[in-house]
Amino acid sequence: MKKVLILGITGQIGSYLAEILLERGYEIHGVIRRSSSFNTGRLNDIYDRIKLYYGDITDALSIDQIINDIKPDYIYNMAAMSHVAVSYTTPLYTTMTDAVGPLIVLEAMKKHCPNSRYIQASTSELYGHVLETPQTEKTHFNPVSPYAASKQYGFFITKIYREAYGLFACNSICFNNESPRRGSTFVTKKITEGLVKIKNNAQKVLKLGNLNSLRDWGYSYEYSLGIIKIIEQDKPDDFILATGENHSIREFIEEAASYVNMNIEWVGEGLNEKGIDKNTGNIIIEIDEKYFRPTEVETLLGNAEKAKNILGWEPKVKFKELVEIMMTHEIKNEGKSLIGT
Ligand code: G4F
Repeated sequence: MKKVLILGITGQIGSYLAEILLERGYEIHGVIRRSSSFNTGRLNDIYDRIKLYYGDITDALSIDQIINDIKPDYIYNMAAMSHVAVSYTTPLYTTMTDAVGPLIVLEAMKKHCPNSRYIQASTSELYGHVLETPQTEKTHFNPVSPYAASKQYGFFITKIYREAYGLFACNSICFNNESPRRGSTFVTKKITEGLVKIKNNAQKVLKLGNLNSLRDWGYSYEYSLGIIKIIEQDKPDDFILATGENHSIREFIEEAASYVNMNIEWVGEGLNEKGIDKNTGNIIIEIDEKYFRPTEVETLLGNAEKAKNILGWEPKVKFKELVEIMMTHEIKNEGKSLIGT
């Protein structure tokens, strides 16, 4: 039985990977951080069938020990401080987790199991203030946040360990991917939960930041399938996973609102802009300065032709289907967060 080690197994993609790979007959091992509150909610359905170890990607001793003990065939590094806005207030922690973390894992792999395969969770945030549209694997990176700068190191150290030491090390450059398992502080989950709570009179207003940025949003479950295809191909390489469609936060709100019988009209400008539900006359969206970022990635749009041609990966879920999946889940669960952040 082939052994898989997932770092970041408690997260959105990590939990999908664990489920899919367990189903396919792999032995699943995962690293979790010690926390006084439960952080394994996304793993409830498979908890008894996987092996979990306390550790932290910033703690070289624990990672070295775990990799030496397991000697996994596959290492999925999905562990990260993944919230872009938070990276401005925790730049050193973000660097330790998102830049030094991958280095710690790659070093342990080189030492204990150099024939394993490694995949790094890279990101469309690397493109930052984009230098061309759509972005391909050849587009130059132009990061604008501490998060993206750290992820840039993670990307290149993976490529360098592949080229310098011949390790099977790849990058999945995932554009934004969402699902009912998304943490509540990311914009799509905040919107879907918030609208349903407002509909159920459990919340009055949803406060958001910049509504104009454009994101290429796909479905995390499909991206997890793409990540597995990347690590299981014959030779290590880097691939973009994206839908090739982008939409604004404003459009996401309008589309999601239609599932709870709301019809949004936008009035005012800048910090004074408000979203009013025309069916009730209630203000349901307000702008709050605290959700703006010091530097913003205004637009992202991915070209996943390489993944389509080489891996046969093509997402079926685009913007509208994604909103439907998330809103259907939220309505069923009355907007009560399954897992928190
Ligand atoms: O949902 P977001 O926080 O995702 P963001 O920053 O695009 O990053 C996500 O996708 C990346 C891939 O491109 C990953 F690497 C990263 O780990 C993460 O998964 O914000 C999306 C957009 C931004 O433009 C933000 O300014 O929504 C805007 N926004 C507006 N109001 C808000 C809010 N974002 C959040 N989180 N909360 C708001 O209230």
